[in-house]
Amino acid sequence: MPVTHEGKLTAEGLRFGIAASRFNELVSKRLVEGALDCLRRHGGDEKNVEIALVPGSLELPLVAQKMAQSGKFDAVICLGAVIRGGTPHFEYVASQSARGILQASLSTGVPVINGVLTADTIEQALERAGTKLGNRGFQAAESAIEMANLMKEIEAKPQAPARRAQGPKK
Ligand code: INI
Repeated sequence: MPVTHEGKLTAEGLRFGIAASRFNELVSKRLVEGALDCLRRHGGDEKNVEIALVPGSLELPLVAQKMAQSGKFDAVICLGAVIRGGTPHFEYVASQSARGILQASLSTGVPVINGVLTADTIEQALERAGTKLGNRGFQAAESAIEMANLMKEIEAKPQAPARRAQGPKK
């Protein structure tokens, strides 16, 4: 039987960094609330969470990388909102922020989760930030919990086989 690793959905004892963008703050604030709600509801402690605010989603990768490199966190969650309506360079901001977040994860070996929401309009964004269509911040935090636990499982040394009780030497 193969050994299957799967990250548990418990945040107990885990430390999280959150990098959140101030751009489209109306949306990103709700994403942060969603993420904190998720961590709390999975047994996490807010004392083990640090939040860094950045101007826009393009600044998330660097700060997320710094947080991941610090060794203080089991996972980092990036939150922001890129909205096409108000952004002529929407594709650029969305793709470069996603690319940088992935790079931060790969270069540090720490899960860095992309919770940046992309939408055509502010209404659409709000729907995904705690109204009609769930909360992307909550979902991102859930992925962070799962990945943090999965990393620990994969890194754990295999248990030595139990030694049989030895009888008296003959
Ligand atoms: N940043 C966002 O997070 N969302 C956006 O929709 C957005 N728009 O519209 O441009 C945005 N731009 C700012 C960008 O992330 C940087 O902060 C800025 O370019 C300075 O580097």
